[in-house]
Amino acid sequence: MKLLVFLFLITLFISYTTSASTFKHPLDPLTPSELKLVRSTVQKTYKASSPTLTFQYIGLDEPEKALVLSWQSSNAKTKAPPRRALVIARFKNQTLEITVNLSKRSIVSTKVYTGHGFPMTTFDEQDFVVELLFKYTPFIESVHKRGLNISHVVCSVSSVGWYGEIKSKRTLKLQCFYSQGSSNLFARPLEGITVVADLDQRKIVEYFDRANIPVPKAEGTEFVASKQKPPFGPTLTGAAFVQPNGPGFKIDGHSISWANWEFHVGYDIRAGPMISLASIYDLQQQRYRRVLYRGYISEFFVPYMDPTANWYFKTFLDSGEFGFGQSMVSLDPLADCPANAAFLDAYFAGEDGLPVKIDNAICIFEKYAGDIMWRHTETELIDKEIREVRPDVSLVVRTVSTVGNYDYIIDWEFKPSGSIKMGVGLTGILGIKGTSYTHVDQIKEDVFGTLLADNTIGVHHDHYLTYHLDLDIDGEANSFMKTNLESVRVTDDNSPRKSYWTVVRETAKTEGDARIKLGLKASELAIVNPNKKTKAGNKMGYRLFPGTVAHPLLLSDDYPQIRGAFINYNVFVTPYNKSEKWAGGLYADQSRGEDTLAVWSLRNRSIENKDIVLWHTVGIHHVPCQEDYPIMPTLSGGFEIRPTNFFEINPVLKAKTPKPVRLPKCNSQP
Ligand SMILES: *[C@@H]1O[C@H](CO)[C@@H](O)[C@H](O)[C@H]1NC(C)=O
Ligand SMILES: *[C@@H]1O[C@H](CO)[C@@H](O)[C@H](O)[C@H]1NC(C)=O
Ligand SMILES: *[C@@H]1O[C@H](CO)[C@@H](O)[C@H](O)[C@H]1NC(C)=O
Ligand SMILES: *[C@@H]1O[C@H](CO)[C@@H](O)[C@H](O)[C@H]1NC(C)=O
Ligand SMILES: *[C@@H]1O[C@H](CO)[C@@H](O)[C@H](O)[C@H]1NC(C)=O
Ligand SMILES: [Cu+2]
Repeated sequence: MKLLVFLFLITLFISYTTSASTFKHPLDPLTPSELKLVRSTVQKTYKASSPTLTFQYIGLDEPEKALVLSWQSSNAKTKAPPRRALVIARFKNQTLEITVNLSKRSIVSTKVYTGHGFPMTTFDEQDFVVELLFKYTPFIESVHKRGLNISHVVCSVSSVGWYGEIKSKRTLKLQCFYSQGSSNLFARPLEGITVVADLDQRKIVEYFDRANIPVPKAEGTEFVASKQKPPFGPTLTGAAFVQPNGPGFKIDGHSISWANWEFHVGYDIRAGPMISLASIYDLQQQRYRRVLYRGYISEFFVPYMDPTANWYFKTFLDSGEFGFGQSMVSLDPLADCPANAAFLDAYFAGEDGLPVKIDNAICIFEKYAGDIMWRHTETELIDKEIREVRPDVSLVVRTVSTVGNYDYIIDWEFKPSGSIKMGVGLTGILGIKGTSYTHVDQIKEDVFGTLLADNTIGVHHDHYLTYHLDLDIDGEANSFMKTNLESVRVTDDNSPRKSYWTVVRETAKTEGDARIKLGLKASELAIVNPNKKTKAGNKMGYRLFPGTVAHPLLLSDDYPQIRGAFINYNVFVTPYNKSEKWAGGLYADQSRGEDTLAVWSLRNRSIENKDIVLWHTVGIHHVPCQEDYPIMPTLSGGFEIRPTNFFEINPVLKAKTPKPVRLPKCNSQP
């Protein structure tokens, strides 16, 4: 048996120990006991009678930034700022915003929200409407009409969007699939059925069965290994990553320190993982310098491109409608993350306010992928060759959110060089539509997708993930700088050259200067601290290295694009404002685009030398192909933020190469 062993131990570049603090971190997610306390505090006022109050969202009402920063600069020796929770509840058909003081166990304020849009739907509501459907006679008849066995029908919910309705009701649509003979139910839709369930009336309010389109066959859809039939392959060789001396990182509660980095990993039912207070140690300055105050995925827009009756409404805002944190799933310790990973659990509140645990929700691991941090072979010397190489090691914080059919792998990767890479992996099952077609040659009209197998269309769609990045480059007062690369014609006859390019720097004064469509011109975008310069006089900053970007193709007056206008630009910069947190609006379900990043940005506020937030959207247009079926190999995207004149010199110049790890009794060693 071949066992490939990576023979390296990750040694710390800088030995660093946290002052073991007994205080909670002010940005720690709400604990199970805090969630219970919120619940009992709210229920004291809204007595558990009929109708009951439902908890749509419970999260940390984060302390003012100034309080968190002063807590941190006091070296965490003072008591952490008092904790509050924000509750969004439904009570008597109204949406309530309730703030709870956790130490006093009292309600600080209650506000009835009367604007457009609704809070996230809970898993309990989703289950409830699915149960309703199974008791609904016309639906049972539809199943029988298709010759199917109802005990193998599985249904899931879809948000309904907003299409110009004057009055919106809190509703969900349902779609059903067939699970007999294959685990891959999303590949086998019962096409043609429209169901609308009203969450306030708690009943099915619309039902229509349009067409008897065949349900795709089970054959060829299975993805569970034990149910597969030969032939198998390709054969892959096993590998192990071993750290006999333990990992190189330290976890203290939710605070992580590793190599030259320290940061905090939080969790929110809506956002999923939240990275805070990321600072990097500067060897020259002999201190930690803050890079990122807070980073998380603010919204996730997934519009499908089929305008027909059964599909037009599928224009999801996955974060605000379903909760990217609520959708997080337990990670498989040896497959989702390498063997050297450590895990954190996460807790959110269910509809009844009781904590729900996600085991192994977040994994943290050192990634040694055989990459090179930097190298040079000096071949010009006369008598000898010099070869210097530093292998690359990074620290990854990983979560997976499974929103219905799709699985999203979210990585925050910290590099000793100062880079932070945000990785997005798309996998899982495509959004599949049933059809009567079995070959492309039969198709005469637009079917809004790719025919992948008999009766199976993978529908065209987009994925847009909008990141909120509150960068604090060595302090809060920052500016957004564009370094434009411009062609210059040489007019001086002394040069044989006719042209070159040079840089023209431009500091954005207001929000209008910072709405950017990427790819249209050569420009480097950076957040800089205009008050901090290197010895050579350059402004210290961090540069955005975009990866996968896409521009919207829906027309701007189309309803989903009005709601999703926050992706009209790939980059926005706004002044920091605690309540501008969710790019698609606090109430994203059936929102009307009134409370989006695109609207906030129109205020054209000043962003120069201010505490500012960078918003960046990773976008992918997805034309499904046969390889995406029956389950999709991970499609990776993302971007990087990277120091640019932040350090005086290469910060990993003196990084030590990790010492080789010798394994006891290992025969395969060279
Ligand atoms: C909670 O109440 C206590 C006691 O009245 C008060 O001292 C504290 O400031 C309050 N905290 C918050 C976050 O409102
Ligand atoms: C909520 O609204 C629905 C109609 O949309 C009504 O049937 C129900 O009685 C209302 N519930 C309460 C508690 O007002
Ligand atoms: C439907 O499926 C269930 C569960 O597999 C089975 O017990 C039942 O006999 C089936 N009914 C029919 C009519 O085939
Ligand atoms: C934003 O404000 C600046 C400065 O007041 C002005 O020059 C610019 O035209 C404004 N931009 C927009 C889009 O309103
Ligand atoms: C913060 O944002 C909210 C929502 O956009 C807005 O109502 C409020 O005026 C903003 N505050 C400041 C100081 O700009
Ligand atoms: Cu896709």
